[in-house]
Amino acid sequence: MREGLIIKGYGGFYFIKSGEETWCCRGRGRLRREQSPLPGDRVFFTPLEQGEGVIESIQPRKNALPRPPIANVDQVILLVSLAGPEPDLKLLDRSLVLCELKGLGVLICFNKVDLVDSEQGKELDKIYRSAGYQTILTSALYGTGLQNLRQVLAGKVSVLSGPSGAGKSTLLNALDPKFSLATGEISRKSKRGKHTTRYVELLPVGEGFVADTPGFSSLELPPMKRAELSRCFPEIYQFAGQCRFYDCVHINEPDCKVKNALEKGVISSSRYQDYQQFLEEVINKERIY
Ligand SMILES: Nc1nc2c(ncn2[C@@H]2O[C@H](COP(=O)(O)OP(=O)(O)OP(=O)(O)O)[C@@H](O)[C@H]2O)c(=O)[nH]1
Ligand SMILES: [Mg+2]
Ligand SMILES: [Zn+2]
Repeated sequence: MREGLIIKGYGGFYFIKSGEETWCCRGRGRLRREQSPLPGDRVFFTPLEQGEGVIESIQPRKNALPRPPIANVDQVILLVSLAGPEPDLKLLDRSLVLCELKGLGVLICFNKVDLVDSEQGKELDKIYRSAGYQTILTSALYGTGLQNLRQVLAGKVSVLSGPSGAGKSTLLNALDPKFSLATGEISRKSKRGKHTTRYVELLPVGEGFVADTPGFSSLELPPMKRAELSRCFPEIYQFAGQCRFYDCVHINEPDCKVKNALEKGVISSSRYQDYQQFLEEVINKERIY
């Protein structure tokens, strides 16, 4: 038996990367009934002939995303364009909350630096760095920041996510033109087409893998408790337990360390405003278990 990583699956076939080789495998019947294999799964398989084989077992998963369906995701890279389309910080903050809730590593990539003056990019970058996030600045068009991107992808399974038009597919093509991912209008037209199915594929970059995903334009937060929300904002969570009231939600309470930090400019007002808005949404949906 050999060990490998599923990089793609369709029609009951799974493509498995094992060392330098790729094998096309089916799953054992028992396996198919119990747990269907996903890209990102580490598996044991029996090689047959001509690059074909049979998957015998799936190693335990550390996590699995439903959309896109990928197992063992190490990190999500949230791609936001600095212009064309304008950055939607509310959508970015929602995406960050969802990653934090799932316990996924997350990193922000600001793309299209060529379309803004460098101060604009730096300003946004600073907000998210001081919130505690790792960030990179790129231009898929001019190849800026690609080395940094390669570095963060190394040795990991990453998912590239973000609004439609941010430049996800263009950025991956810039890393390796062989990917030939559809970009721009072509990509959007094919999404509207009825008969196009999008398969998830882990693309090899150096010693790591990255999956392109279709863009989105809105996100809803799942039901959660109000205390959970503050855990999803690292710059707020760092003050946990330090306010006068143990159950402080950092809105109107006296002696609130978070409000204090906000007034001093330690916490960014745009991040805090989004926290405020999300808190309202959470309270509206809150269920006491
Ligand atoms: N100026 C500039 N344009 C870019 C850059 N990156 C991507 N674009 C353009 O932005 C448009 C959208 O790029 P895509 O790569 O299709 O965006 P996407 O995020 O994959 O979009 P979806 O697949 O719809 O989610 C294309 O016309 C690209 O040429 C960049 O760094 N600078
Ligand atoms: Mg795309
Ligand atoms: Zn507080």
